[in-house]
Amino acid sequence: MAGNRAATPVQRLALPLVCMGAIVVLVYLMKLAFALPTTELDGGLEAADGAGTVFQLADGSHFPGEGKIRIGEEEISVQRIDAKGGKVQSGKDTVLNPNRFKVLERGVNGVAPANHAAGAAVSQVAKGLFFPENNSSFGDQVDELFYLILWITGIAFILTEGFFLYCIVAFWAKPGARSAYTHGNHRLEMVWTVIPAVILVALAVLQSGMWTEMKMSAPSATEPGVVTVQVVAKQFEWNFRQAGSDGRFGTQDDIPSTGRLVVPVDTPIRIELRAQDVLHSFFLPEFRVKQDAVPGLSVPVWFKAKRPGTFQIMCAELCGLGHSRMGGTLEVKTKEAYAEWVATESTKWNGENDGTDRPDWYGVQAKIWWWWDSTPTSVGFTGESNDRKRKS
Ligand SMILES: [Cu+2]
Repeated sequence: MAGNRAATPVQRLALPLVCMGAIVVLVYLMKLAFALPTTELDGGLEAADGAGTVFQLADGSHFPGEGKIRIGEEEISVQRIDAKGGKVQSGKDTVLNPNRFKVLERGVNGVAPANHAAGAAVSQVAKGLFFPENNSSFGDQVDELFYLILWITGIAFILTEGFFLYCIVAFWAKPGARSAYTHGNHRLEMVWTVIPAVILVALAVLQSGMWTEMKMSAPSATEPGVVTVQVVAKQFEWNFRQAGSDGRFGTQDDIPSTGRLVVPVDTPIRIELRAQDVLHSFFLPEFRVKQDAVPGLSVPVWFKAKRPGTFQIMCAELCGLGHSRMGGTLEVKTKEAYAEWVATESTKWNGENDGTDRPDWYGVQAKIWWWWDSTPTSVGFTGESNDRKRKS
């Protein structure tokens, strides 16, 4: 050691500063590691389709910054990487310059590529610092509460860490100085216990109305104008069943699907959530909806979409080795487009159909909905039996 010279404040702060720097570098490396795998459109798509190909935007509202394009059955999310790239033509038809776009994810028929689901969520979340843009009727309240809590904890963090750094500098060991021992300060401890307790109780009171609206006010399936969707989570997919044109479940025009949910805008959507194997969590980041799917329970969830578009469905509960690819697509259509979609999908099946339009109906889907219909009614936390909630 260099004699008895006391360390300067810079020397005293060196270690904490190096630690903080290491954490920043670590976070950055993690961000790189979990970044969405991207393919330059140039080379991949260009080779297949050539420059100047006419693409159709699935959701015009996100263009020109970011959007989805379709080529035949394939749906591709793209992001413009140059402000001068791309050229919007009238209507829905758009000519893209492939050199100026990068592919975010590719999927077939509206189903997100499973192995990109987790990465896509990370990019979605990173887009709005914490949240992707809200699209649900109650989402703004959730965001407000989040930012309020962030402010409170942020201020507390800066105050406590600032005091901590001050103490490191001010009370650094000095040659010849002796430690002072204390048994604490009763009054001080009361203060820093009571203040957080008051804040917590205030937050609990403040959010109770929102909690009631989000978690305890799911519209009943018998209410007029409510669209009910039965959801079965299983390793590692989301399965959906909607009533067809007849508005009843368990009939031949039911609309089953895996990984793709279609709902109308500005309409209460009632989700009846069940899990076939283990815990899953139904997560719609853009709708601030996250609800555990629990084997043995039927849990009602609801939301109302503010605008049409294509959104993410995620599993937010580590449910096994394939958890990261347990994703899907939520398509919000206008009311007219939704009615049209139901009419079309309903006719894909009828008694005379040989099933070629709906091959899945004979396989996995049939097993899933047979399970739904035959498993003894489970009771969710509303206390309703599953049977009574059904439209039929
Ligand atoms: Cu899962």
